[in-house]
Amino acid sequence: MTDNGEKQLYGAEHIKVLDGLEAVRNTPGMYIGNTGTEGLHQLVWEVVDNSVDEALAGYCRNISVVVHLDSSVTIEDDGRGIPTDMHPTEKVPAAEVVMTILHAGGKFDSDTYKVSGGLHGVGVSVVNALSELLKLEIRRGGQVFRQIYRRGKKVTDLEIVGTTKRNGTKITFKPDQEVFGAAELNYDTIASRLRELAFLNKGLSISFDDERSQKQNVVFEFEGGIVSFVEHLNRARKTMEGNTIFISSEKDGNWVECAIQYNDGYSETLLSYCNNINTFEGGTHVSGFRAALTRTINQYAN
Ligand code: 0RA
Repeated sequence: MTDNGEKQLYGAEHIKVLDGLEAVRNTPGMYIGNTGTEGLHQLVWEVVDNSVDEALAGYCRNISVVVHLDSSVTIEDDGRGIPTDMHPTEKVPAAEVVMTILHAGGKFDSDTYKVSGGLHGVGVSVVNALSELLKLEIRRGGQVFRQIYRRGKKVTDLEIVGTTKRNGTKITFKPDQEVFGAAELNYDTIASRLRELAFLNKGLSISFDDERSQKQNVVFEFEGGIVSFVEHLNRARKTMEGNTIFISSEKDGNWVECAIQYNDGYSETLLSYCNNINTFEGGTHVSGFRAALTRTINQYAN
């Protein structure tokens, strides 16, 4: 392609980038559902989901979430860190592409897809667009990188600000009051979801600190994974203690886990998840499980 052709192509791409985040600010509900309390929490889930994806891929063990006095939120992980090298076509660091282009998570190859809950997520660029301030800090390849954004637009370039022996990503964002008005982040909503994510991802440690409240810094970490989850759900019931059934299997790179504990009640509680997303409408994984459990118990009884 000619120099001229290349320039035109880059120009067009660039305009699309601006359009994307402008569209998010014009109709936020299209991207996060609404601009009330749920939409506000969606911002937290988007960033946490990215960190959990790093854990699913096997690169991250610790995630920390802090809600600050000014209602800004910091989410830090010890994953690989968002890539900082130049993006071949966008001509800016890959991290800037992730922060400014809709759906650019670098996760759309089929290999990563297997362990990504990202299908539901709209990407961290949406969080950026809807934040009056966002500070990105990346530790990668021995260096510390930093970049500041305001309402999705970069205030500084991605700068090297130091050296480090660790890897990871730290994102601090302040939800835009112009978008969310008086909506507030709720301690229990965040704590419940983080606890759930820790149950679903055995060994992953998620700490939570709400500086607005007197509540102690809590750490969710369960060596028992979904076995601990089932026992937690049964905590107020009579159970056959120590008799939680656990089954796990892998086929073609797909992992399944199942935990069952009987209690003295007559009703059942069945929770199903796919890639950390609660599949509350069920699906073939749930109907397959039910059919197999019924068949197995019938066979045993016969
Ligand atoms: C794109 C590609 C890779 C990692 C990430 C994004 C990433 C994003 C976030 C957001 C919060 N924490 C994160 N950690 C990682 C893959 C990197 C590689 O191949 O080295």
